[in-house]
Amino acid sequence: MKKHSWHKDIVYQIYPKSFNDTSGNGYGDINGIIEKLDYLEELGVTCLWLSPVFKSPMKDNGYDISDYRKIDPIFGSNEDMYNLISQARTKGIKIMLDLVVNHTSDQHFWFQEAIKGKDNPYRDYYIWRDNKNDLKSIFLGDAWTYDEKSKQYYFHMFAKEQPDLNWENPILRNEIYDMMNFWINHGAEGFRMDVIEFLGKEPENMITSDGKNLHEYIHEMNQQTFGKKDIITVGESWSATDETSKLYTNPNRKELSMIFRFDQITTFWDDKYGKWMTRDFDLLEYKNIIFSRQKKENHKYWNTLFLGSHDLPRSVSQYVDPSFRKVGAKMLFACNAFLSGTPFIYQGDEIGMTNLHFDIDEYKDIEAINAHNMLLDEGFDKDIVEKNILKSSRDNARTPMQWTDTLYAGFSDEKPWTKVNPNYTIINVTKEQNSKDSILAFYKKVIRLRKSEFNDLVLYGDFEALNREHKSILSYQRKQGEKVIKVYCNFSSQETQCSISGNIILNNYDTLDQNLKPYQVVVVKI
Ligand code: TEU
Repeated sequence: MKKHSWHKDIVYQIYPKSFNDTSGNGYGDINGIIEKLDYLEELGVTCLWLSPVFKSPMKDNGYDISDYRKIDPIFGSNEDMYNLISQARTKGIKIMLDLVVNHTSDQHFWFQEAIKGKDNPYRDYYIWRDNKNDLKSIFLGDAWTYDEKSKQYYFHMFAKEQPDLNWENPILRNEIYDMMNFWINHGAEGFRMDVIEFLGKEPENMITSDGKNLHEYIHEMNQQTFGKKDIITVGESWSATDETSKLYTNPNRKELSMIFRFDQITTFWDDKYGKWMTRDFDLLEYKNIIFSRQKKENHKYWNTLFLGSHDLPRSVSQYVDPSFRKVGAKMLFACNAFLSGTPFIYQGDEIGMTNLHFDIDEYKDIEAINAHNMLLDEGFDKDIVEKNILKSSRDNARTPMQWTDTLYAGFSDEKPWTKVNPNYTIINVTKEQNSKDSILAFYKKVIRLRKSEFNDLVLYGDFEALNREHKSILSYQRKQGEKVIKVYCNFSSQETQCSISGNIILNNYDTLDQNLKPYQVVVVKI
């Protein structure tokens, strides 16, 4: 396969609102990211994906953009952004922007114009119909909102304040490409593309994901913007299957570098209630999905390797018994880090941040609030509803980054916009930095190993599943020429028999016996 420089990247996702507040407004900001560049460089990451920092009324925490070319004042200014891009670059760190172009905010100039009437030149930037159909919004309720004035409905996959753009309109598409080029010219070296699967939607046919023109638009975008440069792009697709993901990532098609797929997560969701009613994690199912992406014939379709994001609960809370938080967080990261693909680290996972308890009035996320009401309306018991929302709410991952054990976890001097996890007194960066045996120290070690003499093997070597039928051990081998490494992960809180030979190059315990200890990970070279 053709090698690209971005194959070597290790991406760190920053949720800017909750990363580091230097202005004292209770929201994280761009200068706060600049302040932590040394920390990020030391961690070893080479690319920062920033969740949206553009002008926004924040109905969906910045995923409702009202001006794509302006930084929202809560985060700072455009100058701050240009400064971040250039300072990061001096450290060999790229900036990946979040491209939210399925929809805008209803406060965007285009929508403000479009809603003036049917003859407005911007009307066709959005999707208007005389009649609605049964399509539902992901944030629940109808996907259509009635506009009294023009007596038409407009379409929105998310909140009614997030009207969907009409990608069938070539003028709109060119506006988007211009905007992307504006940021490329300002030094952006990557794009994470929000809900890219929806761009080709055909609402009349009840089709939202993977519509007929989807790949034509993505190819066009590639050609008009990042295609000629070595820019790293990752599309978000909740619908992607083995087959459809190859369309996005086949290098000959000139679309995207890679996509985020979620089947390893959604397979545990309920058919009707989705993530609000999950079933127990099953390692065999998980392995099947993760391993199939590593098959040799799939090698040219580049992969993403991730455990958490701003849309998912904290990974350590999701997969690990809380009494084993520390070893568990280490094992989870190492488990992904030696697979082929690009590792993504969600802020705070490198110190083992966890889910927390929210009272109902403490939720900030529109999705959790709507789901709570929906489940109660459907007649579910209040306690069950609260328990399920707590488990899956996106608020879990959006709490302020825990830097120190001082007030507000060192995130801000003022009361933060959302709840701080009370465990900041024991889980924080300072404490992790002061311990040789910390999760943070282990992350650094893993990243160093991935970048070491094993880099080519990890990126391009052959993959083979080991102990495939084992219910609690995930293990695999990577091989390139004479070089071989084997990775063994115990996903359970029980000691588990496993025979391992070779020279140990990584271990999250001090020793290795006949049995793998709870959540033990061991990497050996042969
Ligand atoms: O997420 C897409 C999306 O569909 C999520 O809302 C996801 O399906 C949900 O969490 C599962 O229940 C992207 C962004 O990552 C998310 O933060 C935005 O809210 C959303 O798009 C709208 O822009």
